[in-house]
Formats: sequence, structure tokens, C-alpha cells
Amino acid sequence: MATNHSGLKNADERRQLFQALPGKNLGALWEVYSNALTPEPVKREIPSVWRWQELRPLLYDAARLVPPEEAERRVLMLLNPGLPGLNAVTPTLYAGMQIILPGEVARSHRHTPNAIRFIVEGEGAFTAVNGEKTVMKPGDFVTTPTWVFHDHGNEGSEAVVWLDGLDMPLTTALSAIFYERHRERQQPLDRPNDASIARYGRGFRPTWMTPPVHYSPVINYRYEEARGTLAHLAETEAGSPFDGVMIEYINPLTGGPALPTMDAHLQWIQPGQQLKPHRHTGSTLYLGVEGRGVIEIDGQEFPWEEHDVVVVPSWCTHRHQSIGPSPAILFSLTDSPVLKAFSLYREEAQ
Ligand code: 1HN
Repeated sequence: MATNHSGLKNADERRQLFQALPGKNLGALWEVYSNALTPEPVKREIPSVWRWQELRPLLYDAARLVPPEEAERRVLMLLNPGLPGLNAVTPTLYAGMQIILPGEVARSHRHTPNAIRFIVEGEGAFTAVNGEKTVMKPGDFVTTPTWVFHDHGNEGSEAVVWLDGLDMPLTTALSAIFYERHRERQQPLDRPNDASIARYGRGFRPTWMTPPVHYSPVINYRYEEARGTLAHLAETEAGSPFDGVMIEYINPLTGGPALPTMDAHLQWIQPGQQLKPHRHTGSTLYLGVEGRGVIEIDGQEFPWEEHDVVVVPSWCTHRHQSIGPSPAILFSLTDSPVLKAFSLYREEAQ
């Protein structure tokens, strides 16, 4: 048999092989193997901060200049500079600041991405979910799970602003986006206001009702209660060495996260306290709620004040510290339920 393993002939054939691949939608794995399988996560998203002082005037300009008829939701998106072209703050999470003026309505619709709100400022706006209305106050945590109709309105006398968090980049990556408008601008309300809090938010379960369990039946977790719980714990407990005194917003039917893809927490860092550094998989969005602090991310300091947003990418070492005489209170949202569901969650003290 003729052998042609050697020399030029082989090199020519290799070149021909490489040239033939792209036109056939083929690629050589051995060329990219070590770029694809790295010893640790290689992040495209960048640790980032959005300062409320800078964002707020732009949001109020948007409220003045863009009428609600033009914008289904009047939102300034928080875009991670490391993810150009994506409406994303991390590879899985979307975040934005939404403003609604007195008298305005944000029309009713539903979509497959799960969403949360955390109220930043103003009173008198409401969210309606599944026929139930909840009037929101600063610090309230509101859930609008996958595929439930939701709309907002402002029946008060001041602008209301909240942080929106959605798992939209994940849903998009999975090609599972569906969206539909309600036939009415506002959905009909067929349950008492705050019915879900009265029915499921107090440690009881109506025995004959069978709500879905893959997301929390509670649509509003009040700040007063979350903060009161933290303050109570902080009197006697040191909490976690990495997160301080931290509580999870849970689905009362399962004890798990409020939404299947996103877990939300509120944490209290004592005045003058510096916590220990750690890292874990899953990306996290922090919102300053009270006081001031610093998040050190991979050696870089990100000071935060009230309503600033800071993003900590997956597997970045981070360390919390409070600044000043008051406790530092942070809200956070993470995609960790997804990582945990697929055995991809890892955590390390540093
Ligand atoms: C949405 O439905 C809301 O309901 C807010 O307030 C932000 C961002 C992307 C897609 C849908 C809302 C959103 C959104």
C-alpha cells in the first residue's frame, strides 16, 4: 500500500481539510478545546456599579420625555459592558430601573421570563398579578412569576421607581421566550388586595387550595417585615461569616427560593463590620437599601450607597464591608437556583 504520511503531501491535505470545514458548518474541536474547557469559569461580564446619583436624573428625564403610550414599560436597562449586544446585566439576569408617574398605567401582559421588583422610591403605585392588586412601598419585594398576567399603575401623587430583575437572558438562551398582551389594558381584579399575603404569607395554608408550587404564591414581601426580621436577628446573631445576617425570600409552600430561577435575599452588615471573602458560581445583583458599604470584587473596591446597583459575576471573590455609623442593608438577586438544580453550584471560602 502506498504511504503518504510524510512531508508536504500531508501538510497540503491538512490545509485542504481546514479550508473545507467552515463551508460545511464544521469545526475542529482540537483547535478550540482549551479555550472551551478552562480550568475555571472565564467571565465575559465585568464587575460593575450603577450609581443612583447618576441614574436618577436620567430616569426622571425619561419620565418627562417619553409618554407611557410609547413605552410598554419605561425602564432604563442596566447593561453590562462586558456583554455587548445583550440586554443583560449578567449572562443570565436582566436588570432595569422602572419609573411610573401619577395616573400612568403600564399595560397588562405576560411573558415566560420570571420577574421581580424591589421598590426604590415613592409610594402609591401598585402591581396587579393574577387578579390580585398590591400597593407597593419602598423596600417591598414583588414577584411576577413566569406566564402570569401583570400590570402596574400609579394611583398616588408622586413618581414611583423600582428595580426590575428578570431571568430573560437565560430564557432567551434557552429559546423559550413567549409574550402575550392581555386583551384589556388592566386585568380584571377578582381577588381581594394582598390576598396572597393573607393566604400564604403568614405561616398558614388554606387546605382546599392547590396553587402551583414551582413559584411562590406570595406576590409582595413587605419591607417592614423583612427589615424587622433582620433587625431582630441582628440583635443576637452574627450570621454568616461571608454575608452577615441574611434572610432569603422563600416560597412558603416549599421553603425554596421565591422563583424557580432566581433567589432573593436581604442582608444586614453591622456598623464597622468587614465580612470574610468568598466566591461561588452564579451571578449576583446587589441593590443598596440602607446605609453605605463597599463590595471588594477580585481586589477592586466598589463603594455603594442607597439605591446603587453592583454586579458580582460568577466565581469572583467578593467581600462585604459596611461604612459609617449605621448598618448596611443590601438586597440581592441571584441565579443560584439554576446552578443548584443542575449540580453546578460551587462555593469556596477565600
Ligand atoms: C416587564 O414586563 C416589566 O412588567 C419590566 O414591569 C421590565 C423587561 C423586559 C421584559 C419585560 C414589567 C421588563 C419586562
